[in-house]
Amino acid sequence: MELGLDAASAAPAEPYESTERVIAERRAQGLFADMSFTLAHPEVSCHPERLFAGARSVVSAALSYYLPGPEPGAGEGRLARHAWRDHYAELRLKLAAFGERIGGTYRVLVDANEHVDREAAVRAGVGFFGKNGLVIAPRLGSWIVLGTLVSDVAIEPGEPLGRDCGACRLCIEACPTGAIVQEGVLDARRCLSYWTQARTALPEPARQRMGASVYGCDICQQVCPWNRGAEKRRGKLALGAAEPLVSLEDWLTADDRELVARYQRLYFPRRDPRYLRRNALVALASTGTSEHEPLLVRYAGGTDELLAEHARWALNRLRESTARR
Ligand code: B12
Ligand code: SF4
Ligand code: SF4
Repeated sequence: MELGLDAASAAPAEPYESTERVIAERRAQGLFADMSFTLAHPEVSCHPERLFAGARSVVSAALSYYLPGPEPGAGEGRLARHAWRDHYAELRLKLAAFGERIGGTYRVLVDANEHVDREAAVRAGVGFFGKNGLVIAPRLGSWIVLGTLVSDVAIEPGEPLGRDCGACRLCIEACPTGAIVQEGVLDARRCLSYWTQARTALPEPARQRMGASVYGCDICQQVCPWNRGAEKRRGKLALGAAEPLVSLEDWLTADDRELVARYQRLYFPRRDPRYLRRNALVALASTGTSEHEPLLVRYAGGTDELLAEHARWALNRLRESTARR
């Protein structure tokens, strides 16, 4: 707590056997689409005890990130809340400081491909699995990012919380694409968060439901009753350097290298800005005005077929909605 972590607890560095099995099963069912991350090598990501010789403890830590934010206006796109600032970088620094304090050998893993962060958090009792798949922590809700420190120091373990969602199903009902296919099971092929980070053209159902979102999706957290407390507590905090909204015109006209450098904190395939631009084109169909038509026309006639096709789609939608108004 002295280091500014909002929750932390430990578990023994032991294999995550059930998660390893679940990853293999869901992968075989296609539920992870084409993602690799922790999912490509569960023999690594579910084995903290193999990360280095002598690994004994896993410390899971959470940073609460909820801030109140404005709704997008004309020509604006929305970022998911966890991406308003680089919370992962902050968590890495805090966990490294923790590692220095307790001594011994350690590795810090935050959103890394080599470790499944949610499983450590549940084992250590930082939170429990919600039906939306997110880890929910008492007081903090699910508006948290998670990170892990693996250490050769023996640390007194916490205990799983033994809590669950009860009869609630709000997130399952609220998901606009039906991506929560069973309690706690996500089908990435339907999840808007996945599509905003995908390396292909966006399918029609995702385009229609993305609205102003250009990165991630928060709907299954917005409806969660466990988040009301944290929202109330943090609801008066100032935005500071947080960036909830972006100018879509800026995303579509900025210099490639400058745009990539500015958005180090976002994941997009191969660090290729075309994927940010693809999302911006789709968002313009929702928040664009007739002033944005020339920009869409320019993209629609461009040589990059991925962007040209999304621009044509957005242009049609924008013209339809302008005609209706
Ligand atoms: C790949 C990935 C994704 C994929 C999802 C793939 C998936 N199904 O997990 C995509 C791109 C879609 C994604 C989206 C998001 N992600 Co993400 N993602 C990851 C990543 C890199 C790996 C996750 C992983 O390994 N999953 C493996 C699967 C098997 O785990 P699982 O889905 O949790 O499955 C467990 C449950 O199903 C549970 N279970 C089994 N049976 C049952 C039954 C019941 C009833 C219940 C309740 C549970 C349950 O056991 C399973 C195994 O442990 C982690 C970072 C990391 N290195 O760990 C971040 C991470 C999970 N993501 C995070 C965030 C913030 C998000 C988003 C909120 C971002 C956004 N706003 O758009 C969304 C949330 C979408 C959602 N509803 O989950 C945070 C989650 C924080 C939290 N509070 O839980 C993480 C931990 C990043 C971080 N370091 O903070 N993500
Ligand atoms: S992130 Fe959005 S699309 Fe994905 S499961 Fe949650 S509500 Fe559904
Ligand atoms: S909305 Fe309801 S079912 Fe979904 S995670 Fe929150 S408490 Fe659980």
